[in-house]
Amino acid sequence: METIVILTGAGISAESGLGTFRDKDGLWTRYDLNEVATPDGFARNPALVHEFYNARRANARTAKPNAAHEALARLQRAWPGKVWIVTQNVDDLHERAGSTGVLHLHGVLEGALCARCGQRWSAPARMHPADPCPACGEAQTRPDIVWFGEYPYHMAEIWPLLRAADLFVAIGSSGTVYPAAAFAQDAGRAGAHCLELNAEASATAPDFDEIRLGPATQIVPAWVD
Ligand code: BV8
Repeated sequence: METIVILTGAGISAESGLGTFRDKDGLWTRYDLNEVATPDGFARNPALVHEFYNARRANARTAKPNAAHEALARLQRAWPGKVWIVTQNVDDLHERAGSTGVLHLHGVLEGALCARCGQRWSAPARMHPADPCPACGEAQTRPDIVWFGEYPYHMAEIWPLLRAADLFVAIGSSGTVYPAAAFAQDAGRAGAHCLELNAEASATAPDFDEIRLGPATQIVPAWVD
């Protein structure tokens, strides 16, 4: 059986009630990403950034995985060790649907990070700038999230997976944020068949051999099953 690499974006969690970023009334239409998703924004106003992520963490904790997350977990069980999920999402809906080995390129809402010593721990429901680091005691706690201008996580694992993939599938990703937006090109150049599953064609649609449009909860199970 071939190796499948699946990239997921906010669109796979949209029908679980978690907002996307660039759709109508998406997060970036209500917040200035420079204020809440960059290191400079955090340095300027850490309380605002914590509030932004505290609200999203609370949302994510009440959300439920949907039929698309569950279908991917079924696919992984059917082909053990052959199906990799790389997600731009910071929620844990893939894990709660039963997926394993999920690579969170942009970090996780459930993670806290000390900006001073690098210590990581599980985030409390609500984080605050004055929270002391459990390791060094400094009050430089931040969400364990990859902001614009920061280096995404797991790249050393992802590049080889893209080169080895027989099939690359992008689900609910607008193809607007790099390096994830270039993954279809990377995989396609190495010989993978590239499939896009989305509510509408993404900015990187030309990089795909095949595009199926519709809501993730319909087109992902239809593809998997
Ligand atoms: C970096 C934080 C150096 C977490 C986010 C070229 C090469 C490399 C970098 C760059 C480059 N050009 C510019 C850059 C810099 C920058 C960048 O890409 N800027 C953009 C704006 C041009 N990139 C970076 O800074 C990255 N770091 O580059 O390091 C480097 C260089 C080379 C190689 C390696 C490293 C860091 C980027 C990470 C930023 N952090 N978020 C958080 O708060 O969540 S990004 C932000 O956008 C979100 O995290 C999200 O993950 C990401 C992408 O959004 P999508 O998931 O696609 O969501 P979106 O709303 O955009 O789209 C929704 C999609 O779903 C749509 O397609 C819609 O049709 C679909 N949909 C909606 N409903 C449904 C649906 N589909 C199906 N069913 C539905 N029901």
